[in-house]
Amino acid sequence: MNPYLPASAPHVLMVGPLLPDLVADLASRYHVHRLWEAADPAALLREHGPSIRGIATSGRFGATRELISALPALEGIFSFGVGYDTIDLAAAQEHGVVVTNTPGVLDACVADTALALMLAAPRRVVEADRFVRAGRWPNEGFPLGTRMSGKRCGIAGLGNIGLQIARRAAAFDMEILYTSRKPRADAPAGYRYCPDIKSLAAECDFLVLAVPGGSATRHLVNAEVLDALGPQGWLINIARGTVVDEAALVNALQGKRIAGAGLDVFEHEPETPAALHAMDNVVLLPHIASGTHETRRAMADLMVANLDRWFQNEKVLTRVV
Ligand code: 8YV
Repeated sequence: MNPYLPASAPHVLMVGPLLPDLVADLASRYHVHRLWEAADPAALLREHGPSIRGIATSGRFGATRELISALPALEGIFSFGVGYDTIDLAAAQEHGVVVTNTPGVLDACVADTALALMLAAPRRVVEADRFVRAGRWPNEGFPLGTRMSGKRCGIAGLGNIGLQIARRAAAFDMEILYTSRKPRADAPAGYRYCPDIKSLAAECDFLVLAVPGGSATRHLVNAEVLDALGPQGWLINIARGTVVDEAALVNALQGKRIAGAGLDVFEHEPETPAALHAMDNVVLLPHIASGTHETRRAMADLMVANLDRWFQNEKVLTRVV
């Protein structure tokens, strides 16, 4: 609680840690309660729950039905991140609670990360760095990589992020294929639509996942899709770990049934399958696709703007429900 704020300032519950600058912004305007730091979270909710009007959260921490139901004065859930698969939207709607996210501002950096993985994995960039640092260059040859430019890029989910990935891939002379619920009427000429993920996987060299998470896309990429991608195909995931059946992916990599993978997200973050750690044909990132100073600042600003507008009775900028 901030003693310098008027008692009438809204109370906001933080579910998990957010960027220090963002927390400072929030704490300068709102009475902030930190649920994850509480020795007894149930006691915090008993004491402050009745005054809490907002939840400040992120794609990582979300908001459960249990939490939403425990806050009788809750008006809004304000999330840092575009994905809201960890927020119980049905519960929010039942309780008349508004939900906001931070779309748009992160598209470019997430797309940049997809391209970084598309280059790093087949060109063995990370493996080559390890090779040089280990002092092996003077005595050994480094194996050849696989070309990325000019290949076929298959994008699952041609939303704002998918489109930015496509634009970048096209600049690498890649052919663009995509799948989504229906063909995008405004897709640039030459982008080829595939009716489902399996046919997309079969026709591309790089299967790039840019679909939202949640139950509708859970394990969209399974053993069958990986087999369709085949031994020359690369899987790139900047979407959600849940989109891929991770056990099936490990299995396909171990059996050399796909060429390799570039992964920013995992099914059980921050845990990653130990089997992947030993593989040189995979590049593993700790969910950093939007993680630049510029983008995280823009996400924080958008999230705070949504909170401020809501509590000043103005229209929020980026409402989910
Ligand atoms: C964030 C993300 O890192 O926007 C998203 O959906 O996954 C990332 O940009 C995440 O929301 C923070 O937990």
